[in-house]
Amino acid sequence: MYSQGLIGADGKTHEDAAFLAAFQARIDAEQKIEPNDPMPEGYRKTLVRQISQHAHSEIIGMQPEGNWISRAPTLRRKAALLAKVQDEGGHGLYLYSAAETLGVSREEMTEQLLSGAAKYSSIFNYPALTWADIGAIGWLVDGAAIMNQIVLCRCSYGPYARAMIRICKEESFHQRQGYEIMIALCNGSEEQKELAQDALNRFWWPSLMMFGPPEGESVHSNQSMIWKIKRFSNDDLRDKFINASVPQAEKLGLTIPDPDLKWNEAKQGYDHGEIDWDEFWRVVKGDGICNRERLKNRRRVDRDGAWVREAAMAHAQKRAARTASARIAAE
Ligand code: FAQ
Repeated sequence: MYSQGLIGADGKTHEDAAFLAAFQARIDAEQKIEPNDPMPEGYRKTLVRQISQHAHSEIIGMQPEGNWISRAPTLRRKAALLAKVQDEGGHGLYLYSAAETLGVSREEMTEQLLSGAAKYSSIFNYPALTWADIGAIGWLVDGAAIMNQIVLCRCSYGPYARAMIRICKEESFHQRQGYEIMIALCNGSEEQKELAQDALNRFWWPSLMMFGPPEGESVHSNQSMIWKIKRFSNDDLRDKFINASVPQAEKLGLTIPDPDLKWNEAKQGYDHGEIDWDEFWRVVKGDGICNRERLKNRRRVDRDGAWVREAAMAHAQKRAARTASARIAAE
């Protein structure tokens, strides 16, 4: 999609006040920054950090649902879930490509993920224990992802913003398929409705944590908003998600597991209970229920797929050699 050779900042950019002011003026004028444009090194690094974490999340995020493809209750559900999980893999690839335009290689990013040095979204360290979890993941996890990513379609960095447009279209199909699973379960037997409630109970709080730490603890938010990488604070997006999800839960006849959730007339939105930020940081730092299993699986898949990468490289080299000798013969 993008060539790895396109590197905006070369590390030699002289970032004096005039350079930074000219860059900020472009951002303020809503001009997209493209890979070959000069950019402050901090802007480039912030994007590499966020886009690569985002790509890793998509790739690791295939695991909780991938685990249910062979156990989907009907052929239709299986086909939809298979397509969804494939989409997530595709999102990872667009995002790695967008990050590559900033001068980091796919190999470096993969190495950072496999070594455990890179972060990915906390949500994917929770297990999908029942079929209802697949409904809750689509409804809540994809729902939270869309809430965060719709705004990223307006991110100041062109390749990231453009990748997000397609990703968001696919995420909205994912959200619908999840919610539709929840509708079916909630219209089913008592046991099915209980499964749906149990999935909501386990996925609600981790979904709220997806938006990141609150104001004051979000170290990157201020600068990212100035650079228009982010457009809203983590808390604002979390609130929008809660306001959208509560009526959806009511329609399903399910109860949000937060006794402190209350409509606030003055702010025209919901107040919510305290989020367990200790749990969030524990999971982010590698001590969630599934962190070890997720990385172990990823490393195994990387090892198992090594022969495919080697074969593809050998094939590409042979083709290049054949093309070169045909050119020489024709001259
Ligand atoms: N998990 O200063 P902030 C999906 C880290 S895709 C883990 O607020 P920032 C699709 C953060 O990286 C889901 N770490 O950071 C799907 C930073 O660490 P660092 C992923 C987290 O960047 C659905 C530190 O905490 N979406 O779900 C988390 O300004 C279903 C301080 O935080 C994206 O990546 C977390 N939840 O804001 C796939 C969207 N939150 O780098 C399969 C793009 C924060 O200093 C199935 N990313 N941290 O070491 C973003 O919008 C932002 O990066 C935020 C964090 C909002 C996630």
